Amino acid sequence: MTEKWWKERVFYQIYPRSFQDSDGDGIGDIKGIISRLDYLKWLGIGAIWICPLYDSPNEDMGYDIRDYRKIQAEFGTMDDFKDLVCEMHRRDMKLVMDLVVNHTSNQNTWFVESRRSKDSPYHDYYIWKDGSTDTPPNNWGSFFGGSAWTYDSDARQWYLHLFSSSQPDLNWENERMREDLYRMINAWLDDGVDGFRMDVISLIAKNQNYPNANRNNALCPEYYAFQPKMHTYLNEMRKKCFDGRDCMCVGETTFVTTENASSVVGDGSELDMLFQFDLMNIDSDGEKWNIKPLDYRKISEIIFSWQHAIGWNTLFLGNHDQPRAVSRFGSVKDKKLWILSAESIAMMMYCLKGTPFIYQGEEIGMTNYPFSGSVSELRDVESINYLNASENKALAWSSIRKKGRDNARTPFQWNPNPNAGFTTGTPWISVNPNYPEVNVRNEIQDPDSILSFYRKLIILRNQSECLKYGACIQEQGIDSRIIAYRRKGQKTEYAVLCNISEDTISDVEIPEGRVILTNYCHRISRVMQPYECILIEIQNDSDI
Ligand code: TEU
Repeated sequence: MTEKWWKERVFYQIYPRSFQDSDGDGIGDIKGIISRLDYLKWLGIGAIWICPLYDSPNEDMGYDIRDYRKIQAEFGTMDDFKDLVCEMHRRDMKLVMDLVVNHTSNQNTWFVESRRSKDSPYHDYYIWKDGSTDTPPNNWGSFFGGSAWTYDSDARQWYLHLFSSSQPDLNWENERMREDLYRMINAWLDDGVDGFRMDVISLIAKNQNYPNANRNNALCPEYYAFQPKMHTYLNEMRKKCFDGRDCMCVGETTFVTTENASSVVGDGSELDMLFQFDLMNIDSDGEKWNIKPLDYRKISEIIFSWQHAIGWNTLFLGNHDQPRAVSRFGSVKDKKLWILSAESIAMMMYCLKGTPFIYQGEEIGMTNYPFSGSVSELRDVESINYLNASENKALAWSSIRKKGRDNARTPFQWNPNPNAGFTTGTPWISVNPNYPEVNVRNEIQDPDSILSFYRKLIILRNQSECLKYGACIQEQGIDSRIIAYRRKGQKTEYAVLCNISEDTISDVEIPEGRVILTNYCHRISRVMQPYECILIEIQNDSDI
């Protein structure tokens, strides 16, 4: 297995708006991130993916970029950014930026120019279609509800936006547009950026016939996901931006499957890694807001199908688009189950083969927010559009409480002081009321806290060649509520067993060996206690 820095390090995802505010405006910023780098170093983090820092009107919280080469004023300045790069590299931490090149903000000068005139050199930077003012060019739906087309009265044409109408899709057929993007990417790499997380990069090429979907306002990945030209563009980007640099690109490959994944990762000609969402969609019944109960068998099936599908995975339990991991996959019924379940799902995920991506707050067991049911509590365009379009508001709120993106975007909880130490001002979004108990300061002092467990797990992984590069083999014939596998290195072998249920499971074959990490202080022979997890060293020739 080829050794790479992005295989050796544990990543941490920062949602900058909610991580640490340094100037009291209630919004996280770059200086705030710098002030917390030592915490992340202490945690054992070797690389950080920061969600968009670019100038944006924030219709989609930064995923609508107005100026690719300007830092969002609320986050700071380009000098602050350069300080961040310097402070991270001084601590041997790699910086991965979010790259949003499927679409821009409708306030981006490219779009302002594009809509001004069909004769503008920027007109074809976007996807425009003629048509009568009341009939969109086709029936495609937006990810955020409604049609994927908006009629622009200035241009007197329709433009495509797979997301909100303030996020017009870029036309990747246009070579001049692509060259402008590559210039921008290279400028950030020259500024010291170590890589990119590429937003919905699997959607950049569209079927040029723009055929109708099989029903109105539906998503139709068959016409814009993993299209043949996507590979052409990714390969071109690789050659024009990444070749010759020691950098990493991980794609948010929406609609990726175990069948098509190896077409974009593996040989280094397109992406280095990808995010797949099978586990994130496990409780979606057809679409995100139709929620079905967790099926443990499905979790095991998904995890190991991906371990077999591609040689190197990303490992994550959540991100800025997903509900809080412990609320979704664990239990928040009481403090004991909250701690045990957060630890068990963490060991389940982060002892697998691949690069771990820990989302801010996951390491202290942050939970979903208790929305009371007022739209004023929401900030996310996806949830607001869904609520406004729902006739049954009670049902809509039930789904938003479980899966709304704002659950993951409430301020990081640093300490029990006002606003959890996130800001001295009024936070842009409410702080979870459980911050007096759930915060870094409480947990850093407690050897039995979720934070202490995460740190042990991360440090174990940082030190172990076996946990990084060893083969991952699923244990067969074990209860589906237990995720069990082996990690086999050249000199070392580990067994991992994680009960991801609150059931006590008896008659379990538990391998003999030295317990390296567990979340129970006493073991019961042949029993896995509720949310019990164990990392056992079966064999070791000087690995840890
Ligand atoms: O998300 C892509 C995406 O598919 C999302 O719609 C996601 O699946 C959904 O929100 C889950 O509920 C990326 C970014 O991560 C997201 O924050 C942006 O809103 C979106 O692209 C548009 O840029």
